[in-house]
Amino acid sequence: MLKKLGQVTKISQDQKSLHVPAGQYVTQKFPVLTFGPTPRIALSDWRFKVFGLVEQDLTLDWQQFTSLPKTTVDAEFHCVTQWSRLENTWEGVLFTDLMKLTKPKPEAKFVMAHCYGGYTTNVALDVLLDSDVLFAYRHDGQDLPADHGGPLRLVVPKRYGWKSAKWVNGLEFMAEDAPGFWEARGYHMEGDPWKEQRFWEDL
Ligand SMILES: Nc1nc2c(c(=O)[nH]1)N[C@H]1C(S)=C(S)[C@@H](COP(=O)(O)O)O[C@H]1N2
Ligand SMILES: [Mo]
Repeated sequence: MLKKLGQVTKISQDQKSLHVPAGQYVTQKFPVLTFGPTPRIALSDWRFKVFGLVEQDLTLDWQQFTSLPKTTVDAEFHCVTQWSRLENTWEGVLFTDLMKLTKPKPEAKFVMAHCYGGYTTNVALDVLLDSDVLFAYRHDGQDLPADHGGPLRLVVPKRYGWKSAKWVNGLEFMAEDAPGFWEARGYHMEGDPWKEQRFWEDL
């Protein structure tokens, strides 16, 4: 059953399996979770780079990026600090559409997302190739607010929120996995909420 706990709705055990991964609470709010200050980037200065193990390096400016095909994705958002926001409508560019501009080299298996402000997070290439992974510049019908990653963030609905890099400005294709900001501090390399991959088990 649903239990109201202030603003937070708790899904009890019998309902969890339907929509909410184990150990998560449902909230209608959209908390801001950022390590450090919110970077402010003028759109005229904004650049997005694709580099590393790709056939062709890319640098896109805002106009070029937002000229790419636009897709809307409805997706759940699960933060490792235990809140889940179930209904989110993201608008932006699918990872698979960006990948039409260049190709990963055959040895590329992992991607490091880089961000304005210095945050990084690693994601396996096959995870990014899922049809619901996008670079979002709008959320629930509004331009993405700066605190939520505007002008552009990565959204990886099937991973905990820390993989959804805010202020993303680059993708580095790699042969080997390497830890990003939180992964180097004990967060799980894969971070699948449906497997409760929160932290490394020995920590
Ligand atoms: N650049 C950057 N991206 C980030 C973070 C961050 O600190 N810096 N926090 C991550 C974490 S832990 C979560 S849960 C989500 C939160 O997104 P929100 O602030 O839009 O709710 O952003 C992720 N992306
Ligand atoms: Mo998070």
